[in-house]
Amino acid sequence: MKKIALVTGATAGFGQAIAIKLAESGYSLIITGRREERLQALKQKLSDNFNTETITLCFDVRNKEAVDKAIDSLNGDWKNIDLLVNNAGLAVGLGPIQEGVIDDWERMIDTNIKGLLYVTRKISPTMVERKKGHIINIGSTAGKDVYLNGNVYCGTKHAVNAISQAMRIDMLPYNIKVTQIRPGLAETEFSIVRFKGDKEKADAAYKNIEPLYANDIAEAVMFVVSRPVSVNINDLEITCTAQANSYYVNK
Ligand code: NDP
Ligand code: 8X3
Repeated sequence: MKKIALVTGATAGFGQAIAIKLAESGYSLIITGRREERLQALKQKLSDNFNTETITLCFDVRNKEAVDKAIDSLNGDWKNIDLLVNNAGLAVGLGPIQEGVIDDWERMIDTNIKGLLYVTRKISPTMVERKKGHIINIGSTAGKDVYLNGNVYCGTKHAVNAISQAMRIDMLPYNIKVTQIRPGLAETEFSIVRFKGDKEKADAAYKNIEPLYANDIAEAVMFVVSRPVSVNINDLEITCTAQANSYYVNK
């Protein structure tokens, strides 16, 4: 059996690019997200281009029962996930704390923190049993810096940073690698989601710079997963050349 990777949020952006690169390098794939038609289209593409065996699991990472049911539906060797990429996530809104929209905060906290935890809680026990596995969490530059009006999004990514470090300690006796990848400004559907479909505002985030693209992060994932068994990349921050950190961007 080929190595098996489960990628959350594979219907767009980083997750989709990561799934394609992993398939190209010979992994069997479990791809997840809420948009079934996109999952089916990606499955077809992976099959056509790389002859990849792919399972699609359509669920919302915020729904613990749905996460459990989806992972429980995996049979036989598909239960033995070698690589989990916790990528599903989002920012919603950008504004000062005193004007914050509680529903936006909850969506970010429930997706970026609780969703990552639900998926990890369901998959990590089998890795522990097998004393084998690799978990990659997609954090952010906003997981160590904060920026104006980014309050709750930055808070969720700080949580991913802390959880990633703690997970690495917990997984240490079981030979399981934990890596955090922390991208900066990257042109995906991220800003369209953040600004609730306002394309003008979304485009402005990348105006006058050459941002990162999804493929840049997929290539970083391939580097991380292709290290020798004895080597782990713990934490990898990647920005476009025009960005120094969360706050300084040369526009
Ligand atoms: P996209 O919006 O392009 O992709 C986000 C993916 O997450 C989609 O596949 C979406 O699938 C999935 N997703 C979102 N919410 C849920 C949910 N509740 N349940 C299941 N899946 C969900 O954004 P990116 O690719 O840019 O973002 C991926 C990750 O990278 C996120 O964690 C983000 O915070 C992080 N990041 C992004 C950066 C950027 O500048 N783009 C920089 C640093 C980090 P669907 O809608 O089908 O459910
Ligand atoms: C996404 C990058 O700078 O928009 O994590 O927060 S940023």
